[in-house]
Amino acid sequence: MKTTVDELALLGGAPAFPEKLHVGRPNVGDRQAFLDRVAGILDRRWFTNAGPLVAEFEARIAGICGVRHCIAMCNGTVALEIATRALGLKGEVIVPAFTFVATANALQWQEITPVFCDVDPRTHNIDPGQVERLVTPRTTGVVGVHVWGRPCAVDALAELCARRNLTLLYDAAHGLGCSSRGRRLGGFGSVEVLSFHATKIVSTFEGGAIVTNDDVLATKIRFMKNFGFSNYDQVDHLGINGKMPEISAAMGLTGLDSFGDFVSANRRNHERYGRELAGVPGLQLVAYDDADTPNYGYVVVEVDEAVAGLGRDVLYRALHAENVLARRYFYPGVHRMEPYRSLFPHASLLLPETEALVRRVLVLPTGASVSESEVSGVSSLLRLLIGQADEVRARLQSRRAAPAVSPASGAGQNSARR
Ligand code: T4K
Repeated sequence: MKTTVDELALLGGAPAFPEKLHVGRPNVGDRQAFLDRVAGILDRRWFTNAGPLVAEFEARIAGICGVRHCIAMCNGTVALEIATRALGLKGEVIVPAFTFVATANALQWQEITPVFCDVDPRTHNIDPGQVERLVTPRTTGVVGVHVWGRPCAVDALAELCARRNLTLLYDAAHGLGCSSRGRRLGGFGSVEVLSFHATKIVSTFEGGAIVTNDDVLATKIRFMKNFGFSNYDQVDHLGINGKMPEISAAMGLTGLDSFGDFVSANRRNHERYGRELAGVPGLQLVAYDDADTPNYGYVVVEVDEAVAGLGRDVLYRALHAENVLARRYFYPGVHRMEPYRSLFPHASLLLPETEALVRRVLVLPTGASVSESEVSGVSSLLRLLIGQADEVRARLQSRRAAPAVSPASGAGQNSARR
C-alpha cells in the first residue's frame, strides 16, 4: 500500500497494480457449464433463429423481471431501436442527457429528434419536472434511463405521460434484477430494454432484450427482430435482423446460474468501498436507496473539488497511472457528442445538473473478478491522493513548470488519456 506522494505513479512511482483493473470486466460464472452448453449447440447444429437456449434465456429473464414477454436481441442498442419503431415513436422524444450515447443514437438513427432533459442530481435519473417543460406538440414519447440500476421516478413519469398522452419506455440497460419499492424493473412503461453487453452484470458477449406485458406489442417486436417474418414466406412488418444467437444465450444462461453470486460480489465490493471511503473529504459514494433493490453493478463516486482539493479529472489520471481504469461515465454528456453538439449547440443551457454531474462522477472497478483487497487498494490510493491533495497539486504544478526532458520520461506515461 502506498503511503507517500512520491510513490504515486502520476508523479513517477511504479503503478500500484501490475495488471489493469477494469470497471467492466465481464462476470463469467461456471466455465464448464458454458462449454457444455456450447457442445449442445454444436451437437444440435442449431445456431440461431429461435433456438432452444434463446427460448430458455428469454423465459428466465421474463421471470426475473416479472413480465409476460422477453424478446432477446443482438444488443441493447438495436433493442432500443426496435422498441421505438414498434411503438411508432416519431417527431421528438425526451431523453436524459446523462446516459450512454446509445439511448439517444437509437432515436436519431431513425430520424426521431432526441430532446435532452436534465436529471435529478440526487438520483442521476431524468427529472420529471423538467420533462414536463420540454413537451411540445411534436413530442411523442419519453425514454427514462434507470442509471446505475437505480429506478427512475416511475410513478411521476407514468402520471405525466398518461396526462400528456405520451408513450413511456425505459432504457433498463443497467437494471437487471433491480426493483423499485418492491416492483421489479422490466414491467414499467410500455416496454423496457435490457443490455447483456460484456460489461453488464449478466453478459451474452453482446446482447439485449425487450421486456413487456403487452401481448400485441411483443408479437410485433418478435417479428420485427426477424426481418418482419410472421411465418414462412410472410412478412407483416418492416423488420431488421436483431436476433440473439444460441452461443450468446449459452453465456447468458451461465451468467444467470450465478446471478446471485454476482450481486453478492458487487454488494460486498460496494460496501467495502463505502467503509474505506467513508469520511474522505469531498468524495461521496453514490448510495442506493433503501427502498430499492439494486444489483450493485456500478460503484460511483462524486468528487467535490472544492472540498477534496483535487478535481475528478486529476483523480482519474492518477488512478489510470496506477492501472486502475476508472471511468468518467457519462462525460461529457450526450448533448456534447456529435451529431447532437452541432444540432443543438445551446442544449447545455437547459442542463445545469447534467453539466455539473459529468464533471463530478467517477466510476470505480467492481464485479465478481474484483477482490476485496483490490477494492482496498483503490480506496487507499484515493485516500492518499485526497489526504495529500495540497502536496499533489503543488507537485503537479512544478512538473508542469519544469522543462520536459524527453517525451517518454516522467509522470503520467502510464496514464490513459481517454
Ligand atoms: N443504454 C445504456 C444506459 C447503456 O449503458 C448502454 C451500454 C446501452 C444503452 C447500449 O447497450 P448495448 O448496445 O451496449 O448492449 C461500455 C459498453 O460497451 C456499453 O455496453 C455500456 N452501456 C457502457 C456503459 O459501457 P464503453 O465505451 O465504456 O466500452 P469499453 O470498451 O471502454 O469497455 C468498458 C470497460 O469494460 C473497460 O474498462 C474495458 C472493460 N471490458 C470491456 C469489454 C468489452 C472488459 O474488461 N472486457 C470486455 O470484454 O461502453
